[in-house]
Amino acid sequence: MGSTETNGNGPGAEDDRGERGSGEPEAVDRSVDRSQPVEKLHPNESIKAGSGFLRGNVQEGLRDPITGAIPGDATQLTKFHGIYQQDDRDLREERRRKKLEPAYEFMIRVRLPGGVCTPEQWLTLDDLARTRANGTLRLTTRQTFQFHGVLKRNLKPVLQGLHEQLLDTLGACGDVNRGVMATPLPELGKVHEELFQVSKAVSDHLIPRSRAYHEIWLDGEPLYRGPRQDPTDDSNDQVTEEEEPIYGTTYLPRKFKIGFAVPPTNDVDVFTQDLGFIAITEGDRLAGLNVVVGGGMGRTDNEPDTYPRLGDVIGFCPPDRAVEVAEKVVTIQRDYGNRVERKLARMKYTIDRLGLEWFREELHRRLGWSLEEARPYRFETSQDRFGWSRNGDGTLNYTAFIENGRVKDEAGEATNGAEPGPRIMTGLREIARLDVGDFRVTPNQNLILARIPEERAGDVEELLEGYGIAEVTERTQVRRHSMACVGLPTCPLSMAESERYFPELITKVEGLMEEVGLGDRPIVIRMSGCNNGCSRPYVAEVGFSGRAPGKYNMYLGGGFHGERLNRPVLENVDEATILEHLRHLFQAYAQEGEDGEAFGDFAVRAGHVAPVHAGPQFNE
Ligand code: SRM
Ligand code: SF4
Repeated sequence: MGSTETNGNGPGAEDDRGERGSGEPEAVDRSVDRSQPVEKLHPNESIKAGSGFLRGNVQEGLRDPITGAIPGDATQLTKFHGIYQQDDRDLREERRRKKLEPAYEFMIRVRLPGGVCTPEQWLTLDDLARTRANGTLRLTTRQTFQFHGVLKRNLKPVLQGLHEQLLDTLGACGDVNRGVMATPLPELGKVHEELFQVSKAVSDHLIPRSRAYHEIWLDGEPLYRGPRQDPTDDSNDQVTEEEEPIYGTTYLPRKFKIGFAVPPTNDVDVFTQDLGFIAITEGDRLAGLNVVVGGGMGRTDNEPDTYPRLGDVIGFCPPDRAVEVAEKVVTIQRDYGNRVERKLARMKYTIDRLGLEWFREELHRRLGWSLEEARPYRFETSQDRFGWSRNGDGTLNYTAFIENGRVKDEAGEATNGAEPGPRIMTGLREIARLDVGDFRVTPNQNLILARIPEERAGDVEELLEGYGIAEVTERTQVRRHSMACVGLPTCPLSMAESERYFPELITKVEGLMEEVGLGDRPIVIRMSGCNNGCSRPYVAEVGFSGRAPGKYNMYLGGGFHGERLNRPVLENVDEATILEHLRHLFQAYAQEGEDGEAFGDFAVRAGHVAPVHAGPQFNE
């Protein structure tokens, strides 16, 4: 079925699904909205449709010895397999001058629902990072791992190495449901276990069913030989037709994100997810989930029809119906999302275009039952609690601060009598070798060493101290609450430095806070290297997005626990201007801030910025 077929179920189209309840997902491809003219569909729609369920020319591209790249459209398809083609931007200019092709390399993103892995899996990730990638591991804002700097010849070995540890990268990127996030807090005990199982079930249910991943990366038996020429002829048993019962041949119009939060901790920034679930607990049980739809951060500078948006709470469902709710929400977006203009294709725009009430009714119709009224909940923080904590069963956890998620050893050994820097990568490897508990990536790019038996905590502590991890974890609150996206040199979309520069800016911010007497107050500051907002900067109390080398937009007034968007206050400015503005704000906060008042709330109350109540207001 090609993109030229408009068998969708868009506005005004007939619908036959009203009666269907929670049964099997619909097997019919309804992935193109009839109201969207075929000739105007975004080119990615035909790439997906013509790819034979995500195969395309990926195999051929991998075998091409002439280039370090995977040529052509195949790079759009590798994304669905968790692989992004990049080039080292630090080397771009020099290689261009030498008339060499760019220094092609790949980023690989692991699919890790809820961010939990075993010590054995950690050791494999660590080994692959050192032998097949750039020697570092990157913890992401969606609780998983990325490898950077992987050469084409190393792609298969990395994916095969992950497979041996029951890890994969399928659907970590691309126009499908991405890695499902869930509050990783071990001290939640049974609630975490239940929540983790629900989030994993949702993740499993929404994984693409295509066998392309197995064929291409794991040398699996090829299944798909293209569509039958004659649908009545089944004599050729080489032909195995595949189905994507949820996604259809053209998958989703755009990426889709799901997160589960457990109040009072909104670490997953549940209101920034396309689909969020807020756990409602009764004692140590998960009683159900409030359903939140329509969050998203991505926007484009100078295009006011694009904006960040916080999701709306539309009801409550029992835990065992979350999979069904997720599937139906995804199918609404599949059928009604914009497939012409990718900048307007996220579900937040679908909801604003068609209306929240319409969306809720359509969801109820597809479910065949209605969500209950949303239950009360209260968030207090979006941050991690660092250091040691104890679980109900007596085991212990240690939350380590990993600055901007980069797991690495500081360069080299001590020379000239200088102190060696922290050796976080080696330290975590040694801790994994103790083989106790599990590792949990937090939504704030940090790491929890979870469920450590009390009698082994001393061994872990010794390694945390010895490799400098404990010292790093004791840094100021403003640093520990900060987050930067990857940015340069790997991200092709980056306009300015992010991860490599942000620690330096934070040092200056710490200086300012000290100077005006704010001391060690917690302020949430986040930086992204461009407007896409991968560090979720538009819900930070202070946010930055890169505009050009050394130039950033600054945003102010987000809620401390992700409950309010911020708003642009400075555009395209340099560090000196940023620091001057912050000094003025910090002085006012130090003098006029009320007891316990968060900085973002103060900035709004004191009139330094007007609050944003709905996404489109962000640009006003
Ligand atoms: Fe992101 C694209 C990195 C979380 C919004 N993001 C990218 C790419 C793949 C660039 C590209 O398209 O070529 C970046 C790769 C950089 C690199 O070298 O690694 C990239 N995004 C990241 C990570 C690694 C940032 C980090 O520092 O941790 C995060 C990986 C998450 C994961 O494990 O799946 C990451 N990205 C996010 C988030 C935060 C979240 O999901 O909670 C957002 C904002 C939320 C949202 O989606 O609305 C986000 N990334 C984007 C967008 C804008 C999407 C939009 O709606 O406009 C892009 C660009 C795009 O999709 O066209 C993007
Ligand atoms: Fe790249 Fe922009 Fe995302 Fe940062 S925010 S990782 S620069 S796409």
